[in-house]
Amino acid sequence: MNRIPSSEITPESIYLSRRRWMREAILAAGALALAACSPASLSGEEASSPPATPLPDTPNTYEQITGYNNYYEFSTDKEAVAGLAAGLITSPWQVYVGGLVNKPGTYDLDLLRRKFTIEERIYRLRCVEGWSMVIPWNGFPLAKLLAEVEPTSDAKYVKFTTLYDPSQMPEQNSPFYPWPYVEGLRLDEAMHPLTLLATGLYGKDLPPQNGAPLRLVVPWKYGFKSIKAIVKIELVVNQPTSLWMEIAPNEYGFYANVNPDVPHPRWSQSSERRIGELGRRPTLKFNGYADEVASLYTGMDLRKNY
Ligand SMILES: Nc1nc2c(c(=O)[nH]1)N[C@H]1C(S)=C(S)[C@@H](COP(=O)(O)O)O[C@H]1N2
Ligand SMILES: [Mo]
Repeated sequence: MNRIPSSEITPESIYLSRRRWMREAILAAGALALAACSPASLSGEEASSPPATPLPDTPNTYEQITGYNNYYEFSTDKEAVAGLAAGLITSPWQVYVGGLVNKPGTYDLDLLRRKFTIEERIYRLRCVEGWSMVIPWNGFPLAKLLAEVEPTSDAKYVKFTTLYDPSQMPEQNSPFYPWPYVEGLRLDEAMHPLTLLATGLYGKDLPPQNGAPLRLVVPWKYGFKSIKAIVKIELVVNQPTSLWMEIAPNEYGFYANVNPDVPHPRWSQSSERRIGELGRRPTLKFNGYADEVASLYTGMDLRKNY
């Protein structure tokens, strides 16, 4: 994590003010244009006013992001996850990348961190349950890792699998869930530049409760797609069945794109509670990333493909 030294040694409040302009710009204009800018290159622009937005997206605090988690391998109590996950052994860690590829391989996490430039991406996270946060992730595009292994022309989807270790993840002893946690993306979604493999947040290594040492972040989809503690990434021909599709296919589809117009069978998705705020704010189509990703779904019925 030595590529983000300033934030390591900067108190969070200063870190936030330094990056305020960048944050506003990224959230308003989309992450692509600015995500590669270094903090230094932005320092001269702090005086300029951020774009006017009616509901500013302020990053949640480190305490909020690491103290309120969904991680069913540990608990359904969001505030208990951090304590229960604290002992998870995340180093050494290896991730196997294979399936329909020319160059399958087992990658050590330390190697991945050195191999790819670690970027900062400030993304909204919208849970299907109706709450949301803004999280400054550190990581690298999944596309870079996929390019390394060379998917064959037969590969149509990417399947992700979480560590299965009931001795460390107590709820994996529960027979009510089809462990391990599995998620999937269509290959073009996986290759999209917004799709991130995160290794950190707020410039620090990911803590266990947020999916250490490697988790997916797909900011335009409901949070459950952003699978934690990944040990396997496979290129496959058929659409993978995720854990949530297996449990409740009528409630959780494969695509799970954030969509205020398509209610969950048991609640509306038109608004959300931003952690740390009073009241609710409107939920944005594709979680506010429509300009970047809507074209992936041209011609698809997003009500059927929920
Ligand atoms: N392996 C695994 N990944 C998971 C989950 C889980 O229970 N197990 N929960 C998902 C859900 S529902 C959400 S909203 C996000 C929450 O991520 P966070 O705790 O880092 O905010 O993680 C997702 N990834
Ligand atoms: Mo979620």
